[in-house]
Amino acid sequence: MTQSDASTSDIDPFSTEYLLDPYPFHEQLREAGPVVWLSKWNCWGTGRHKEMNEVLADPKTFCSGAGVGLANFNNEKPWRQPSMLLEADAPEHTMRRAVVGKVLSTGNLRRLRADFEVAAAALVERLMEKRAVDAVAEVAEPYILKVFPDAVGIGQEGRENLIPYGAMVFNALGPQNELFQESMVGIKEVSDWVMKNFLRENLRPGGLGLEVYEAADAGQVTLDEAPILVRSFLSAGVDTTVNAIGNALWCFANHPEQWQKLRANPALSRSAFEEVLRFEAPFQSYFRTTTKDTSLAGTAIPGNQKFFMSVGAANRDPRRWDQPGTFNIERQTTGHMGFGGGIHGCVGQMIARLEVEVLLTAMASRIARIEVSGPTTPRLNNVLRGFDTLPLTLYPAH
Ligand code: OVM
Repeated sequence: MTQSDASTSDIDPFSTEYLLDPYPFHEQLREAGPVVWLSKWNCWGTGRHKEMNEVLADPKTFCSGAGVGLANFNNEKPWRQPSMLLEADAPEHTMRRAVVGKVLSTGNLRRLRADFEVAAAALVERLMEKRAVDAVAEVAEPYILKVFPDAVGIGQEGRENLIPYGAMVFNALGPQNELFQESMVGIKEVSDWVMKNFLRENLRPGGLGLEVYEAADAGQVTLDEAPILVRSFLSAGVDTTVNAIGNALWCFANHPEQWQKLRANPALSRSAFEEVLRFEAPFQSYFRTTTKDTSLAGTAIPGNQKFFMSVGAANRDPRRWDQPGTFNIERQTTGHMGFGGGIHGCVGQMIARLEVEVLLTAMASRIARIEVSGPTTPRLNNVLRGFDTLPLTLYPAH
């Protein structure tokens, strides 16, 4: 069977036009069919919720070990040593995932909440003195670069390197286009900083990073795996949540009635974040690779083919969601694809939720209204969606 079985689309999900305004393309992708041949990149794909779930539920057929970007590691050399979580399959993936999942689970998070609350309160205090702030440079980045590296046990020096590092890691999941090339400029220093900071001797006692090494001491993973597992924290834990916070504030500025709902009931912070992830997911697209000839929604797909999934499209698939284009923090958001799903579903989702919940709660108690106060600029990335600048005016509640 060949690609002629499926509808063909010439959409380029990594073009500037797509990244600037993906929504019309998402619709085209969904409506072209359940499975689409993307002629621009010679890969298969889906924009539909159901099919995306089916792919994620079958990691034996749709594997991650050949990379979850456009590059097929069966045919080309990865640009960095592959992630031992994201770009791995069972059986190797299984124990590593269990170890990292345990490090990022409720016991540790319970301890971290108070620290996050202190950081959020201090930040909101500063914000209310200024009132005119940038959501990225003055809210999302300083908050995440404080709480997350503190939690992992990273030193103060050089944390800003995590932003360009993440940009490169995520851009590398797309083609080697201009965006990718630009994010590689000056990357030697950034990578060196990251490679130094995931080493055992540079991690603080009591942090999440050192716990991974302790699991290695206990024989649960190897001492070779530990640093690369801590690298995953530093790769995936910053740009995603920074973009999530920017996107959240954008959503609330544009839907003031939703902010009022949150202010009236701050316990909605957690579900509000889920709706942000559905509506404006920070991590928008990724791939699997077929391990054998298979079929999906009646379409034959040969083995060793890349398969593209659009989180953004699935999250607004009208087959799955009522009024998908409406931002509503009280909707039932279960099933959104913002954290992926299946055995590779975001292992950091609990800490991400805690970070954003705490920040939104602190902001909701002090801010009556959020307005966009000037032109915004997107932070373009092959697979991430977020802002570079998002100027806001914050109106105090009291
Ligand atoms: C990793 C990694 C990198 C980027 C994203 C990600 C969304 C994981 O190094 O494990 O998960």
